[in-house]
Amino acid sequence: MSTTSKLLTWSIATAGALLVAANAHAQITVDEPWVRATVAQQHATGVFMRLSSTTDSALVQADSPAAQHVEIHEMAMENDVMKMREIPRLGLPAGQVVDLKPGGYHIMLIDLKEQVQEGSHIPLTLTFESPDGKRETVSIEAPVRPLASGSSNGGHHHKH
Ligand SMILES: [Cu+2]
Repeated sequence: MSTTSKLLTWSIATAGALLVAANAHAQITVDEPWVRATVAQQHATGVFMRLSSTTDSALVQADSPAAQHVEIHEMAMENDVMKMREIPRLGLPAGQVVDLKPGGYHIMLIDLKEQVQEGSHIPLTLTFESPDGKRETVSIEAPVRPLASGSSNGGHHHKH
């Protein structure tokens, strides 16, 4: 390697390091959020979206004025039955898209304050935490889609 190309390599590496330093704060992207509409008397529903982050991060909390409790859920097999259960955090490895979708990870709105109607929007605040413990929040308005969206039931048999 010539001296010139070594120098060039060094300056590119330095520029890259500076860029990373300037972007130490994770860039979180929330794509296509939506909430499944409910019927009267239904007390819980799911929120779905695609999440990604430029640096390692994790979804650690979700809040919404539309529900008393908001939980992060995963689907898992339990005695040959697919069930959902709460997880404390949903990891977002740098640059990877994590899909929250019916039958998979989702955010659960529990004890809804009113029926979630198609055509309305549900405000949500998502809290993300980087590996060094820094937290940031992202506020979104998720449109409500009809019950039939996604898989037929989404595994939403919520038990108390
Ligand atoms: Cu759930």
